[in-house]
Amino acid sequence: MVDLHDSAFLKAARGEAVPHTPVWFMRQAGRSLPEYLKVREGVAMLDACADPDLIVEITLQPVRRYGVDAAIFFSDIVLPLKAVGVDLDIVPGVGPVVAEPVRTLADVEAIPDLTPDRIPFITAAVQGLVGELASVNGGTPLIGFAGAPFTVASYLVEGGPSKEHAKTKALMFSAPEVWDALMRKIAGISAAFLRTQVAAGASAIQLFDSWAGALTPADYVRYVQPHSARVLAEMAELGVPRIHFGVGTANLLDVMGEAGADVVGVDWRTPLDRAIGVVGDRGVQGNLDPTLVFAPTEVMTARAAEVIEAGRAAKSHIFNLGHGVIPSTDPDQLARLTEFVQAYPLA
Ligand code: 1CP
Repeated sequence: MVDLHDSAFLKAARGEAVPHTPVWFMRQAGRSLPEYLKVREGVAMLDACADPDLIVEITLQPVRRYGVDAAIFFSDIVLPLKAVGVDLDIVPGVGPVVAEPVRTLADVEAIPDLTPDRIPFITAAVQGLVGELASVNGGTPLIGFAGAPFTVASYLVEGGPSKEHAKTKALMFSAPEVWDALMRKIAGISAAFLRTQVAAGASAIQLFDSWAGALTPADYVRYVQPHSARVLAEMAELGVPRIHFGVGTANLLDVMGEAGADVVGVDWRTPLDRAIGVVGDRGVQGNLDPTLVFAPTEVMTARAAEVIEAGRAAKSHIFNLGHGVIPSTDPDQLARLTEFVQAYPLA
């Protein structure tokens, strides 16, 4: 086994000096890759997420193609809900759709906890991946992930994707005891999902609170932070570095960091230097605007250089896009971007 401990990604994730700026891309596996579309032909998303061989192949595809510094486990934030029996589907072109949205304490109590016996395919896939990744590009670490309680709650309460998260916030404001029970339930499920991935060999984790930007800092601290903090504290006990990411979180970066993060993920709207000023003694991850891949290569790389230069002020910096890869992205642009970031001279 190759010792991944000294990989650029894990060094940066722990806040240590790096041989080069590590880079990976949120949603690096997926619809922008022709090889992904090929293996997904006729296979529903949630079926793909339950098939260890497909999970291994899809997770490896962008690592082989780009030589990125980390792999991200191919799954979805709603997979653990499916695994405990919540009636949901991932509808093409829409996203997760929940048949019976959660509104009452009885609804929350009807959701079982997640135990490892419900996700043997996750353990098998992670073990398979870790074995394969040991010899890819001299050893590539695997990032495990889960959805944070607020973001997962939004799908459960709204019944599907939402812009305003109005029903979710209405429940939060009007029925605090139901909200608390729901957040505890999801925190337990997310922590169990992450624990399974780490136990099987994932060497870092990312907690996605993609929709936390819908909250004021005060509401985040009151209704959300304690629950995300519990998940992240459990991961600290396992000794893996933790990345905590959300979208539209310029006003939340300090409190998301305080929830527990070795590295705070920064979306593309927030200037990285401003983010670094508020996250305290933590690393940052991000944050090139994902649409810059549609610009000429020199424009994209010039903007990537600005991100890297800004990142120098941080405790550590992991290069990424400021949100997921857009499906119409040309993979060759991401290959050029990866090469550019890895070759960029350190200060
Ligand atoms: O058939 C398909 O290809 C469906 C598209 C797709 C994919 C490729 C979905 C549906 N999920 C995924 C995989 C996925 N989802 C990964 C692993 C791939 C990788 O990163 O390389 C990860 C990390 C996620 C996490 C995820 N799912 C998040 C958090 C990240 C983010 O983008 O903010 C969220 C919010 C989801 C929900 C979800 N699942 C799928 C979609 C289209 C959505 C978003 C729907 C919405 O806008 O609310």
